[in-house]
Amino acid sequence: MQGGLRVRKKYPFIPLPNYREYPVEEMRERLAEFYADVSRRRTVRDFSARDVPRDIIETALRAAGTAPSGANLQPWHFVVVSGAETKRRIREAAEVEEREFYEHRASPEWLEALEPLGTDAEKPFLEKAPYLIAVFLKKYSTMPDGRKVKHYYPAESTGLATGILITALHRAGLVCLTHTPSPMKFLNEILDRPPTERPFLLLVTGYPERDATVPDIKRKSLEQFVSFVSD
Ligand code: IYR
Repeated sequence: MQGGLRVRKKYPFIPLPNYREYPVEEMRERLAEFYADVSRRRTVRDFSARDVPRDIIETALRAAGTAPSGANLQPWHFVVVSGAETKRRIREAAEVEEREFYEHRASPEWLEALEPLGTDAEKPFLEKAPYLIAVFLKKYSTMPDGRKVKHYYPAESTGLATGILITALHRAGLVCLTHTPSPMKFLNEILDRPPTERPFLLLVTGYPERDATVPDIKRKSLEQFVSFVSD
């Protein structure tokens, strides 16, 4: 029997829901519009303290939760931090690691690579921005009976979900910063997450400061990062 005709009793398939095909010209227009919008996205470090309605963040997170994942195990957890005291504790712990990084741990080459970005150990945005979204990668999930279920490709999966989250926040007109204080084990303690979860990154999000500036850096052109094999 052909694969497609096999009767799948245990795990039945359903017809592909809500698929839409567009005429090629419309495809071009839609993509051109998407590209124009997404190419305006910049990583921002100057945040306004202005609040953002929580439902905006929730919808962006729902979008992130649609990401493909290894065996559909959805190996991620997002902690949305808006409380001043928790943000203060995160800033304090991150700055301890960052001072160590800038003063001792980073190689001269690494510091040189960071120079155009103008970063340093001071992280005021961790208190000022309305939301810090701590992204955790789940190595395992634990069933109610205590059994551990291994996750597959958790880093790739969590990266994909985070990419969708960043794009969704941009679409909403918010800015964000993918912050990776290293090591960031302190996030497990402060946010009370189990050792089976590894901090993946801290996504700082909100509105930009009115006079926000960004480094004058360029993106590679298509030819520089894509090759085609057409035979
Ligand atoms: N975590 C440090 C250093 C840093 C590292 C990379 I790679 C960057 O792209 C930017 C910064 C910091 O946040 O300052």
